[in-house]
Amino acid sequence: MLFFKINILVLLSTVMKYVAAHGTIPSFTVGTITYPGYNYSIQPPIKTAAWSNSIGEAYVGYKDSESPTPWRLNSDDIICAQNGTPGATSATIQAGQKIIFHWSTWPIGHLGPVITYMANCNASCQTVDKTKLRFFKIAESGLLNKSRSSPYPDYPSTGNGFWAGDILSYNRTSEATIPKSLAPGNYVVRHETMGMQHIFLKEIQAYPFCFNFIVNGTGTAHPKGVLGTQLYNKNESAFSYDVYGPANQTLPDFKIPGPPLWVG
Ligand SMILES: *[C@@H]1O[C@H](CO)[C@@H](O)[C@H](O)[C@H]1NC(C)=O
Ligand SMILES: *[C@@H]1O[C@H](CO)[C@@H](O)[C@H](O)[C@H]1NC(C)=O
Ligand SMILES: *[C@@H]1O[C@H](CO)[C@@H](O)[C@H](O)[C@H]1NC(C)=O
Ligand SMILES: *[C@@H]1O[C@H](CO)[C@@H](O)[C@H](O)[C@H]1NC(C)=O
Ligand SMILES: *[C@@H]1O[C@H](CO)[C@@H](O)[C@H](O)[C@H]1NC(C)=O
Ligand SMILES: *[C@@H]1O[C@H](CO)[C@@H](O)[C@H](O)[C@H]1NC(C)=O
Ligand SMILES: [Cu+2]
Repeated sequence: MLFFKINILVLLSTVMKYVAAHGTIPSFTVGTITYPGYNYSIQPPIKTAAWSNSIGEAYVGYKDSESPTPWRLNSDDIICAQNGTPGATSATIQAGQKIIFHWSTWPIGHLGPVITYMANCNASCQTVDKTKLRFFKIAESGLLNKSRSSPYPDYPSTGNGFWAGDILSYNRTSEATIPKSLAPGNYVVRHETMGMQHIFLKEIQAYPFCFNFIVNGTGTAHPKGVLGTQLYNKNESAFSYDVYGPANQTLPDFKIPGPPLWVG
C-alpha cells in the first residue's frame, strides 16, 4: 500500500505543478487600494472580488486532438474560467479610473492578445447567473510588434513577434480603464489573455479572469454586449492565424478576436 500512496503523492504533485504552470492574478490595484485576487491554494476561497474556478489557473483550452471535445470557447467555461463562481465581494472604482492587474508569472511564448470585457450584473454580482451576463469589450491589445526580434533588449525574442501577452511575462503587469461614460452599477470585469502558439495543432488557449466591481460615476451609457458563450466564433481569422509563418518575414496583421471594441 505504501507504493500506492507514493504514486498518489507523485500524481498529486504533478497536478499541483500543472495548476501553477501558467500564472494567476494574485492582486489588482485601483487608485491607492490593492485588492486580493483568487488563490486556488486557499480553500474555501477568501472573500474577494475575484471569481474562483476549479483548476486554479484560468485555462480554457480546445484541443482538436481530443476530439470529440467540443469547441470550448463557446462553452460556459469561457465565461469566467472552469466552473467560474462569483467573488463574494466587489471592488469599487470610479468610471474613468484604471485597474492595474498584477500577475504572478506568465510563461514566455504564449503568443496572444490581452482583452478586457465588462458585463452589467443589473443587481449584485455576487449572486449573478453568469450565463445571463452580456459582455462588451472595453480594451484590447494584440500583436504589438510584427518584427521577429524583441523590441526590448532585456526580453528574449521568441522569433514570433511581440504580443500583448508577452508583456505579462516581461513585467507581469496589465491594465484596463473603465470608460468614463459607462453608467454606474454592478459589473463583472473579465480580463483575458489568449495563446495562439498551438494553432498549428488546432489548439486555442484562453485564460479569462473575472472580478466584481461597483462602478461609480455620472455616465449614462448601457452598452448591449453579447453572452459570454458567444464572444468568439470558431471561424474568426484570429483562430487560424499562423504565428510561425511566413518564415523570415514580418508577421501578417492579427485581428483581435471577439466583438468590436466599445469606445465609451
Ligand atoms: C496562495 O496561497 C498560498 C498559501 O497561503 C501561498 O503560499 C501562495 O504564495 C499564494 N499564491 C499566490 C500567487 O499569491
Ligand atoms: C441585465 O439586463 C439586460 C437587459 O435586460 C439583459 O439582457 C441581461 O441578460 C441582464 N443581465 C443579467 C446578468 O441578468
Ligand atoms: C519592433 O521591434 C524591432 C526590433 O527590435 C524594432 O527595431 C522596432 O523599432 C520595433 N517597432 C515598434 C513599432 O516598436
Ligand atoms: C510594462 O511594459 C509595458 C511595455 O513596455 C509598458 O507599457 C508598461 O508601462 C510596463 N508596466 C510597468 C508597470 O512597468
Ligand atoms: C460608490 O457608490 C456607492 C453607491 O452609490 C456608494 O455607497 C459609495 O460610497 C461610492 N464610492 C465611491 C468611492 O465613490
Ligand atoms: C462565422 O460564424 C458566425 C457565427 O456562426 C457567422 O455568423 C458568420 O457568418 C461566419 N463567418 C464566416 C466568414 O464564415
Ligand atoms: Cu500554456
